[in-house]
Amino acid sequence: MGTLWLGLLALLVPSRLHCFPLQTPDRPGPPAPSQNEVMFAKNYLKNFFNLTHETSFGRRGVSQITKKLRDMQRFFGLNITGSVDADTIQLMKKARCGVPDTNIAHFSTFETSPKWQTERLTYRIENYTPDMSQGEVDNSIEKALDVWAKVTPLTFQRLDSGIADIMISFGSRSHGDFYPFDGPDGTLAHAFAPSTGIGGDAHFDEDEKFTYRSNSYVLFMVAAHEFGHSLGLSHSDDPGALMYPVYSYNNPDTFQLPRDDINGIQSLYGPNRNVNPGGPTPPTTPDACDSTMVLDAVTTLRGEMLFFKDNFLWRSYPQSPQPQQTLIANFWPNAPKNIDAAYESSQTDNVYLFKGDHYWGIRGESLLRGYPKPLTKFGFPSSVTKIDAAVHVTRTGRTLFFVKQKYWSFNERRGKMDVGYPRYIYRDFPGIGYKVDAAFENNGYMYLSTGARQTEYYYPRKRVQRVLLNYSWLDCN
Ligand SMILES: [Ca+2]
Ligand SMILES: [Ca+2]
Ligand SMILES: [Ca+2]
Ligand SMILES: [Zn+2]
Ligand SMILES: [Zn+2]
Repeated sequence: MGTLWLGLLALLVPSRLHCFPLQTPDRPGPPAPSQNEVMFAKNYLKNFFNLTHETSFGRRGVSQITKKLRDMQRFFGLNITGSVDADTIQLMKKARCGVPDTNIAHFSTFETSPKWQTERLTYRIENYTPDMSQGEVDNSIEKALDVWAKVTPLTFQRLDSGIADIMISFGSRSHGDFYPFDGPDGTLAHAFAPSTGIGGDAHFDEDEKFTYRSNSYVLFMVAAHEFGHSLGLSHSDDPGALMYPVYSYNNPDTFQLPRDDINGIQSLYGPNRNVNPGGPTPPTTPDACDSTMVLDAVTTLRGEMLFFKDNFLWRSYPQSPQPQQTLIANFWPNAPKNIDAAYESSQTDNVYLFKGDHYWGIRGESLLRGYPKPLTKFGFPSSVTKIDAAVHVTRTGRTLFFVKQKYWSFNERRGKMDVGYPRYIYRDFPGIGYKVDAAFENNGYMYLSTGARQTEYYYPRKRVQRVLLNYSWLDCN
C-alpha cells in the first residue's frame, strides 16, 4: 500500500505555474554560494557536525563536506542537496545551542548515555547577566529546572557557595573551557553531559541579550534546553521538541514540555512518582503517518506546497518528494499558528493566512506590513467570523472561500466578491460533502478535504476523480 501511494504521488506532485524566481528558465539554477557563505558553512559543520577534514574524500568519492552537509540537511529536514544552498545557509544563521547535533533520530541521549546516579541534584548560579534583574535570573533558572523535575524523580537544590552538580554561569568569548562563544547571535549557550567536574554545567553567552518575558532570547527557554543536556539528553530532530537545536520563542508562562522530551528524559530517569498521571496532555508534533490527519489549511507558495497543522507546516518542494516539517514560527516568526485557511493569489503574488476574523499577507519570506486586517476587507459581512478553507482557481482568477455549508467567490483582478454568493457547497460541488476543511489547487485539479478524507476534483467538469486521505501528500515512511 505504501509503495502504491508513492507511485501515485510521484505523478501528482510535479511543479506548477509560478516558479520560485530563482528557478525560472531565464535564470538557470540558484546562484552559487559566496566565498563567505562557504566558509561560514564549513565552520558550522565543524562546530556542530564534527567536520574534521575538509579535503578528504570517502570511498564513493564524496567529500566529507558534502557528506556532512547531507547529514545536516537530513537532521533539519531540509532538501538534501549536499550543497550550500540558500535554505541551508538561512538555517545555519539561526540562533541555536552550542552543543553538536550528533544524533539523527528523535530524542536521543549522548553516545554512552551518561546520567546522574543520584536523584537529588544541586545547582549554583555563579554569576549574573546585567540584561535582567537577579530575581528574574533566579526565577528563570528555577523554572527551567522545574520543567524537568515535574516529569522525573529528580530534585534540584540551590547552593550559594561551593561546588554544585550543575554550575551555571554567563561568559563571553573564551570563558574557561575549550569552547569559546561567538559574540552576538549564533551560539546562545552550551552545557555538558552528566559527569563530575564540568559535567552538568551550563554556560550562557553574555554577548546575547537575554530577557525574562519579551520576544527575544528568553533565558527560561534557553536554560530549559541546556538543562536537558545537563541531565543527559542530546539534540532531537523533532522540530517541536525543546531539545531541537535551533532556538524558537515560546511564552514562558504557557510553555509545556513536549512529548518527545518527556520520552527522552524518562528513558533515563523514569517518571515523577509524586505526580498522578492525567493532567494536561503534553504537546506532540503532528505525525506525517497519521492516516486520520485533519489539515488546518494548504496553499502553494511560489511552486512549493505548504500543509498547515497546529504550530507546524510541512513544506513540499517540487524537486523533493518528501515534505519537510517545520514550525510556522521558523518560517515566519510573527505569523499566526493554528490557522483556518490559506491561499496564494496569482494576481498579487501574495499568500494570505486566515485565522478567526482576520487575515495576514505574506510575500515570500516576509510578513507584509499593515496586517492583520479584518475579513470585512474582502467584502464579507461581519457575520462571517471564520473561514474554513480557501482555494485560488488559477484558470478563472477567482478565490473560493468556504464558510460552513456555503462558499463565496472573490474576483482577484477586480478585488471584489462576485455577486450571487454565498452558494451552497453541496449544490455546486456534487459529491464532496457539505463542508470543506482545507482546499488547494495542484496540477489542474482541486483538492477539497473534509476531515481526514480528501476529494480530487476536476472543477471545470464538476467531477470527482478519486478520494484520497490528507496524509497521502506527506509521504509517511
Ligand atoms: Ca558539574
Ligand atoms: Ca553568541
Ligand atoms: Ca481549515
Ligand atoms: Zn542544545
Ligand atoms: Zn562554556
